Amino acid sequence: MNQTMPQSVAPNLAPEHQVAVIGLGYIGLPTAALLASYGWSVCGVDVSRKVVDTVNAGGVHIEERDLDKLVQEAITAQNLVASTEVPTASFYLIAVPTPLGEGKTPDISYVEAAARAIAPKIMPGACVIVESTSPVGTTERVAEIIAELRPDIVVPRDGSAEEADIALAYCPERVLPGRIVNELVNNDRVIGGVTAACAERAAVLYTSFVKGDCLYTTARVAETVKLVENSFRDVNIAFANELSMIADTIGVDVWDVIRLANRHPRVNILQPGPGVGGHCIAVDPWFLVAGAPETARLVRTAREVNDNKAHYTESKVRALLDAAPDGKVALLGLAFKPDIDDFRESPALEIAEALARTHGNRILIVEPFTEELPAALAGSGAELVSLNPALREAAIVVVLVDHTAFKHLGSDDLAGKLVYDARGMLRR
Ligand code: SAJ
Repeated sequence: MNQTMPQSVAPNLAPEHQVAVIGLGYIGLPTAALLASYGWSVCGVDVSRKVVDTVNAGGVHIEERDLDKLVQEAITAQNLVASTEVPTASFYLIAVPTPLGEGKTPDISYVEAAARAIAPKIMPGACVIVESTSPVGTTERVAEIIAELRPDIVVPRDGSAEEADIALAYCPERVLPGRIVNELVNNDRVIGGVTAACAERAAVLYTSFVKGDCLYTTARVAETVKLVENSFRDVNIAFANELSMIADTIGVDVWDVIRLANRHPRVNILQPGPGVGGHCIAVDPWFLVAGAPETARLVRTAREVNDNKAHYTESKVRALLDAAPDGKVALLGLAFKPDIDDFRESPALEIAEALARTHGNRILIVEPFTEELPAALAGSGAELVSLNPALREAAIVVVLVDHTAFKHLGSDDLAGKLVYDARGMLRR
């Protein structure tokens, strides 16, 4: 056995306090470190040796408020260890990616792989919890995999009267990037058991650190709730984005329209932007569409409206490039939203890439959350520069992300320039 792969997570602690968190990403790592800070003995498992080594050295590979300190303290206290192999534990928490596969259908292969890795190690009395955003029915699929690989164990089944040897639940994460550590503790949690006994068992883990309410339901309802939360937000942002394009067509200021409409006691329009990014809201609604393709018409259209907003924004910038044919354009921000270093599914990055394909040497990128251009922009001729030189050199300024570092910009800084503000930042 490898030295960093303990058979049990921490032999000096009682086995019932041992948790294996599978996947040390944006959700898994903060959850692992937080559980460790609440006295659990945690083994964080990841397929990446680099991630495992970084965490074992007390470091973090993602930027997230308060996370570095939490991981450092957990490693120092020896309540957290990272490994590339799944140990035997009392609780298994699956927090691996569930990307969009071919034809916008969910790819749950990482969840299935996690279930296969857990199966040989699991002992009667253990509880497996899926946290990854998943299409409805995924928790049942995990049950199937474990049952196939471990015929010696009775796996819980919805509606089965047979007493199960292990527990299985779905408990969606619902934390906001940038506020993950705080929201892990303070948000309400939905705990969906394959059976009621499974939900009760999973609750032992969550009630140990969650200050919000723990709400119990079935695994299928909990899976649906997660998809619905992000679809709700996507549909509402799509309304704001569509409104911004309608406002352009009819020649009114969308920011004024929204500000004033929101003074109605029952109206609360969200903010338009260059599109919707991140690995959640831009992805999860497709999981709902995949489950009911004929009926999920509004959800699908909202996705299309939000995706199209990035193309619309790109065309607005192209018009400015044509209007100032000798000038450079400063693109402010690449991240998918303000004040984070996460570029996943970022519309700002997508727009920058598209523009760089045709006008690379006219593009100045300002992104305080990276020290080098993302691979897709490297070699395109686009340059990463800081804000002041970009403002000096550019004839066109485009706000793609309203990072705090840009919010002081005023009319003096932009005098004489062509400006497109996709976020309404300069109006606030
Ligand atoms: N956005 C707008 N206009 C708005 C609000 C957001 O254009 O008025 C854009 C943002 O710029 C960004 C995208 O939407 O590109 C998503 O940002 P977000 O802050 O709305 O959400 P995420 O993706 O960071 O986190 C969401 C959250 N879900 C909900 O608010 C329903 C979070 O609670 C989830 O845990 C997370 O998805 C997830 O992991 O699923």
